[in-house]
Amino acid sequence: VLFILSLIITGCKNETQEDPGNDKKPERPNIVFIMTDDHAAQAISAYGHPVSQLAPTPNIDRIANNGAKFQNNFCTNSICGPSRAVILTGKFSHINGFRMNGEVFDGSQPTLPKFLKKEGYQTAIVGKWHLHGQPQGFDYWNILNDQGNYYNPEFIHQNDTTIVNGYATDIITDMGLDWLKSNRNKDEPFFLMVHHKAPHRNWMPPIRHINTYDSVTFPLPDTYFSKHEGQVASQQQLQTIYEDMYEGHDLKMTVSKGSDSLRHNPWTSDFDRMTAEQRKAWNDAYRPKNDAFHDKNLSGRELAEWKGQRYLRDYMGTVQAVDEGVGKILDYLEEQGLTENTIIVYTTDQGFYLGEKGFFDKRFMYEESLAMPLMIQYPPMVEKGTIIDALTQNLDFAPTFLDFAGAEIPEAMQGKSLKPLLTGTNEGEFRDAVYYHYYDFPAFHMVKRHYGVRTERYKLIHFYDDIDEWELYDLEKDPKEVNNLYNNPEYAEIQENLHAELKELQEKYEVTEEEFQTTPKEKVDQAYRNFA
Ligand code: SGN
Ligand code: CA
Repeated sequence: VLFILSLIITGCKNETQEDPGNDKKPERPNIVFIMTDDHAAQAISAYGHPVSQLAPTPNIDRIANNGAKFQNNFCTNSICGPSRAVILTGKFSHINGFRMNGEVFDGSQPTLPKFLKKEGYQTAIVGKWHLHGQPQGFDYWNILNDQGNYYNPEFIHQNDTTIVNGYATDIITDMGLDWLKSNRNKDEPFFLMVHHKAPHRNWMPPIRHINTYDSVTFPLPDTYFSKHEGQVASQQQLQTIYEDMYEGHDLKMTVSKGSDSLRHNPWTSDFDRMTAEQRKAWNDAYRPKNDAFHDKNLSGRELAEWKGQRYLRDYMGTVQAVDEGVGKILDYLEEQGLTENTIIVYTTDQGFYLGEKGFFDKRFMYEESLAMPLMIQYPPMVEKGTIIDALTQNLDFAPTFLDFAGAEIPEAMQGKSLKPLLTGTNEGEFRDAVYYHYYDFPAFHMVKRHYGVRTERYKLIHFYDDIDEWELYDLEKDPKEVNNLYNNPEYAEIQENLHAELKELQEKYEVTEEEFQTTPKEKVDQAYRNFA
């Protein structure tokens, strides 16, 4: 017996010695999950896009430098609430039941925070929730009312809704920090979700960044004036910067020179809620810019380009505040000596358009909105500067955190742990294709329902409901997705394989016929009238 026992002990020791990271590895790492709303990869300098080089995000980039940057991370359904529901459950929209914004998330189902609590984690969420109903599974929560506002937003905590004075991004950062500093038991691991509103529409920068990019001319994409040939759904969307943005609400354009009155501004409360002091600083900053615009008397293409610049300058101003907030949280964790046992994540609920194809907003399965920026640092196990090219998804987040926490990954979760990719222990291909399904039609921006498959090189999309259109792209030859190759004889075999792959994924993820419902024509026509 002694001999066997000593063999077992030696065996264990050997195993420990073979794994150099093991003695440093904390049992259950803390997790700080920072997620913004609508942050395009094009606006994160770590991703190298020319737009971001003119408005760098040094603090967000710190996470990529300290750890891993994902280059092919994708959303399963590129819209706010649904992406959040996927992150919480590790299941596709058709399984977790939250397919489109405006639905109510069934909070009684098993979710990531509930599993982590079982493992002894303290759980908290501050900022945007947007799943309606109260968060479940969190020891502490303080959430924005619905979409939230940039200035003096309303927060819901327990049964109270209160206005918190200040700028949303700063308030949410401070709420996260306050919880870390004084609202947790320091002997147990924690899971903190910091969910920003920024850089969501209507892109109102903080006063300190109202003029930051005034003298910067951002490069507009060469598809800015696209006519969407061979792309029927794109021809019929309502999210083109120079056609669909509201000149007052979105672009902060005034009615005439010298005036502070805004042009079309259907939701006045975004501006009306500012204090007199904030409003004065705002008007003092925008008046000269708007007056200079009136002097120019622009029209046609020039006007469209001016709108693109105004949009990007405001958008980047909101991003700057996010970046500063990320810096504050990283600094705090470093000062407290917490970085060695804390997984820090930066991501956003989906990608976004910064003028590609003329668009703002998201929803489409094209690259800009399908892609979800993702970076993760965890020094004891993730090597600095790791680049991950595997096809990953928001579906994988919950399994990943449970895996790092040492918990069992529930079989019902449809994602895969990213831990092997992060720790350099993955063998073989991680995933050969991702599945996508967007449902929110008819709705704001009128992007048709569609589903599809993306492999490393190709993408097949089916737009349905009031149309029936297939699109196929060769991302290697056509990364901007302007050349629809569906039914091109040269791609016949690829097309056939993609159809087979799509079918296989739908079977694997248990997609049933019910998922392809269509809308009565009158309802679609009415919606086009409402949103025009
Ligand atoms: C609001 C926005 C839309 C946006 C949706 C969904 N309009 O309705 O432009 O697509 O939210 O965004 S706004 O003028 O009211 O801001 S999501 O991120 O919540 O999905
Ligand atoms: Ca969003």
